[in-house]
Amino acid sequence: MPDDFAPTSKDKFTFGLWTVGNSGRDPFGMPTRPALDPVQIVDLLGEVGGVHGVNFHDNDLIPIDASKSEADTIKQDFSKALKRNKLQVCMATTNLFTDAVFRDGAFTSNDAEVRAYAVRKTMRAMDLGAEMGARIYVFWGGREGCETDGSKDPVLAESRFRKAMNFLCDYSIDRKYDFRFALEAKPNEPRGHMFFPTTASYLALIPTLKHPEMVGVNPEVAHEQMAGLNFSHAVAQALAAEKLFHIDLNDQEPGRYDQDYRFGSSNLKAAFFLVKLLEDHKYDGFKHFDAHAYRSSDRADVIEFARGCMRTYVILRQRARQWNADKQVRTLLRQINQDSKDLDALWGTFSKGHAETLLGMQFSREKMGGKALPYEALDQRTVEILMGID
Ligand code: XLS
Ligand code: MG
Ligand code: MG
Repeated sequence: MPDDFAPTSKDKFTFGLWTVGNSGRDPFGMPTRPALDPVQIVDLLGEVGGVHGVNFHDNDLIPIDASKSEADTIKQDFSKALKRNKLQVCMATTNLFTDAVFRDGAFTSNDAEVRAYAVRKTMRAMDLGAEMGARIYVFWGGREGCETDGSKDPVLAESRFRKAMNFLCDYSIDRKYDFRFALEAKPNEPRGHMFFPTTASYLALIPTLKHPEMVGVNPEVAHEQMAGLNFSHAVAQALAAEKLFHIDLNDQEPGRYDQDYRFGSSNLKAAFFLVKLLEDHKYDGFKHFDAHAYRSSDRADVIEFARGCMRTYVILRQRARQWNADKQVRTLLRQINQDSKDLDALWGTFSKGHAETLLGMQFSREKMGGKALPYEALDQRTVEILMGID
């Protein structure tokens, strides 16, 4: 029987080496799965099927202390594995958070030598990403932040971050890498206080950069949700600004630590409205599942996890189409949206005439306040569509 929900390469679903390669280590426990090298991870993704591409941090692929000849062998083996499994490298990023050198941040570290090293490490990681074919370059400010506000002037920290972005954009232009940068916010991990905690923080930074056209955002479901925020609204703001360059899909119980659950596994209705938003607005970029399997999973279950992420997206996309075409939903939406082009035009552009007309208008608060808004009915229909009721 054909599977209507099987993903294909056209869906542009991607996984990071660190996602399906996650070994189950957490702050309280040792790994529960054997470590996989990049080739084994790419082969696993090939076995999953329907995946478009793979993403990496510089040190997921090449260990931080590898020699040049070791790096060359790793790159050759990795390229062969990509070819064998028909996978592309779609996004690359820098690990600026694992090594102790970054304990006080990278571009915003208080140590000028660490700041210079962080910029240099990123340049080399960009060289690697470009060589492997990536055109999207993500910046998650892993340890950009502080524990005590006495330790850093946050205005100075922001200006240091801006200068690093400006330099790295110029580096990409100079090397003709054609990268688009995607900045990824996270509110409350791993530092006590994080700089740029939300997607909106980066959207406000971008227009102050030297090359704003090259820089957008990479919002992640779990990051906005762990702070109790509505992720779709952050994505909507990025879409409106034409800055949604990349997206990290996963799931998360609000208020908890970084859980990176399988997409759609915790907040199905929120996942549905996210997919609907991306599809309604024809988001055409990569959809990266920045998630990992439960710590209790073995290799076979990791494969189920990866298939589940994609399958849930494809099913929700089908449900979003169903919702848009649903008779009851359409009737409710017609009742809810009381449009008038003339009224909107009155305050759509300012003129003295428009202002005079508006000032002279009669409004009935009683009539407007009494109009029906059947949002309960709309939400119940949404939930029933999600539960598979036709
Ligand atoms: C961490 C981030 C990270 C970035 C890439 O929480 O999600 O994995 O996506 O460095
Ligand atoms: Mg994350
Ligand atoms: Mg992420």
